[in-house]
Amino acid sequence: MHVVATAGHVDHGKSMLVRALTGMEPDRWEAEQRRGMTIDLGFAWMTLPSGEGLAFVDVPGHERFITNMLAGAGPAPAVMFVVAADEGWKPQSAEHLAAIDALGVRHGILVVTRADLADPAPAMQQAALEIADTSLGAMEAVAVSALTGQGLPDLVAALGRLAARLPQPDPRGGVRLWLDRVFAIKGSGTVVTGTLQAGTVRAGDELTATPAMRTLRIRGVQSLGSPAPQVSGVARVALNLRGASTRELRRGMALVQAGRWTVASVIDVGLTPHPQAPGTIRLPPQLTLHIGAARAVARVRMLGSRFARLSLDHPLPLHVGDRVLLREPGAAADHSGGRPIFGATVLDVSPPRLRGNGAAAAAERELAAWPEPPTTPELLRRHRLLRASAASAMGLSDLPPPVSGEWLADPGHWQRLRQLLAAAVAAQAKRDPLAPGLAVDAARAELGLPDRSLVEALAAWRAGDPPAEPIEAGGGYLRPAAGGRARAAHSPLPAPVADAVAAVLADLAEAPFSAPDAERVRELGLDARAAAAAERAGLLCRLPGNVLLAPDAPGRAARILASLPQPFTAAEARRALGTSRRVVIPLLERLDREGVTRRLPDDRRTIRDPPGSPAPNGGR
Ligand SMILES: Nc1nc2c(ncn2[C@@H]2O[C@H](COP(=O)(O)OP(=O)(O)O)[C@@H](O)[C@H]2O)c(=O)[nH]1
Ligand SMILES: [Mg+2]
Repeated sequence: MHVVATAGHVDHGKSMLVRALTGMEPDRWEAEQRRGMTIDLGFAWMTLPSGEGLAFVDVPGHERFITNMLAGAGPAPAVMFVVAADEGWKPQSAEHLAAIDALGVRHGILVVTRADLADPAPAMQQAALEIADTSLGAMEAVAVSALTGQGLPDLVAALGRLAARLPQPDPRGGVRLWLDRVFAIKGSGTVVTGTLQAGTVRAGDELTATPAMRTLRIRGVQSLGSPAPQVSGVARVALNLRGASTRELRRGMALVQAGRWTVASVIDVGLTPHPQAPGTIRLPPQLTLHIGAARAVARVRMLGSRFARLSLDHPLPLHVGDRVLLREPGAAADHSGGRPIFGATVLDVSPPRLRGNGAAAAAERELAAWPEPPTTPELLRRHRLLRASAASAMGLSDLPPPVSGEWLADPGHWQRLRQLLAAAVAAQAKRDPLAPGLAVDAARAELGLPDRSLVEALAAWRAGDPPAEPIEAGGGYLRPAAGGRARAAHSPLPAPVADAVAAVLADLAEAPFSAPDAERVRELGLDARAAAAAERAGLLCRLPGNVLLAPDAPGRAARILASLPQPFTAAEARRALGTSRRVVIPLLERLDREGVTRRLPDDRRTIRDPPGSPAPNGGR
C-alpha cells in the first residue's frame, strides 16, 4: 500500500479530486460539508491499476488549519500537490510547499485542477517553477477536472508510476505510529489511526504510548477498512487498543516499539539552508517543532549559524537523521521576507551537556564536521562510550562489535583510556609496591567509566598502536604485567624487600625445600604483606604458615614425588624432599589443589599425571 498526502491552497479542489479518484468523502465532519471546506484531515483510498492500494490523507488548505495540514503531511512519504488552473499559485500553495520542503519530502505529483475553468498551462508552468527549487524537484504534472473527469485516467496512471518509484521501507524497522485520530467504537473500545511509515504492527503486539510511556496491547488491526492480522508500513492503519481510554490518547502522541526509539527532550539539529537565502539562519528563541503528527514547543539555543540545540516542552520518540519542521507560530507566511518555516535534521537525540565557555562553539565545530545524516562513527566519537541498546534506540545501524558486554567504544577514546589505565596502574605500583595493585573500582573511578567490566576489558585489550603496556588482572586488582616496560622500568619491590627475597632465595639454592623458619623470616623483615608482594611479583612461592619457597618449588617437588613408588605417604614425601612436616603438608595440599597429586582415602597420595609422561589426551 502507499500513502499520499494532498497539499495546496484552500478551494483549489483537493477534496473534490480525492472524491473523484476514490468515490469516498474525505470531508468527514458535518461542519466541513456544510461549509464546503476541509478543517481536519480526511482519509480515502483507491486501487491502483497495479492492484495496490493507495490511501490519501486529505489536508485542509486554509492557513488557520496549518497544524492539521502538518499532522497529515508529516508522516506521508509523498504528496499530490494541487493548484487550481483558474487561480494559479497562492499564499497557501507557497506555505504548503515550504512545509513539504522543510520535511524533505522527495516524491510527488503536481495536479492542476479545475482545468474546465481555465487553461491549465500557465498555472502548471508557474507551479513547476516554484517546486523545482525544493526537495520535490522536477515532478510529473497532470491537468484534470474533477467536475468533468477530464484527465483523471492520466492522473491514475501517473499515480501508479509515482507509487512504483516510492522506496519500500524495512518491514522489520522500528514502529513509530504517530496518532492522527483517536475515537471509541461501541463494543470494541479505543481505536487510533495513523500513517505507519515502517515496521510491522500485529494483533497481540505491545506498543508504548509516548510521552506517557504506557504499554498498550493491540487487540486488532485494520487497514483500508478491512481487518488484517498484520500490516507493514507504508500503510494507513487503525489499531484497536486494549487498556487505553480515549481520554489518555490524542493526536500527536506516538505508539512505538519499546527500545527502538530515544524518547528525547533535548536534541541537536542541523538547519537546512534555503537555496534562496543561503546565508546565516537566525531562529527566534522559541519555535514550534513538528514531526509526524506531533508538535512540541522548542526553546532554541543556536550553536553558530547552522546548528541549534532544542529543548522540547515534552519528549518525542526520535532517531538521529529524522527530519523535523520548525515554525514560528504567529509569523505571516513569507510577507515579511522572513521565512517562518525551517527544515532541520536531527543530529543527536541525547546530546552531551554544554558546560562552560566555548562549549557551544566546540559543539558547532564538531557538528559542522559531520555528514548529514550522521552515522555511527560520528555519534560514537561524540559520546565516546554507548550501550548497543542506546545506539539502536538512537536509530544507528552497522554497530561495531562491543568492547565489553553491551558497550561500544569510539576507537580513539578507547586507546586513550587504555593509556590512562596503564599510567594509573604503573603509578600505583610505584606509589605502593607492596599493595596488591590498583583496585579495579579505583581505576573505574579514576577513568570516570560507567562500568567496572570496561576496566577489565581495557586491561585485557592490547591492540593499540603502539601496543599498550601489558596489565595483569586478578583478585580485583590491576598490576603492571611481566614483560612490560612499566614492570622493567622499576623493580616491583622496594629495595629492602628485594634484598630480603634475594637472601631467602640464596638460602634455598642449597636446600630447595628447607623454607626459612619464623625467626629467619622476621630477621629479614619479610612480613606477610611484603611476602605477598614478592609472591605477586613472581619472586617467591608462599604457602600457608608463611612458608616461603622459590617460585619453582612445587614443580620440582612434583618431579621428585613422581619418582617414588606410588602411592606414597606424607612421611615418604618429606624424606624424599629432605624437608620438615611444616613444609611438606602445605606443599602437598597445594599440589592436591593444583591437581598434580591425588589424595587417597587412606591419606596416601599418587601423582596424577607424572611430569614428562605423555598426556592421555595427547594435548596440553
Ligand atoms: N469547475 C470545477 N470546480 C471544481 C473542481 N474541483 C473543485 N471544484 C470546486 O472548487 C471548490 C473547492 O473544492 P474543494 O475540493 O473543496 O477544494 P479544497 O479546499 O482544495 O479541498 C468547490 O466548490 C468545488 O466544487 C473542478 O475540477 N472543476
Ligand atoms: Mg478540502
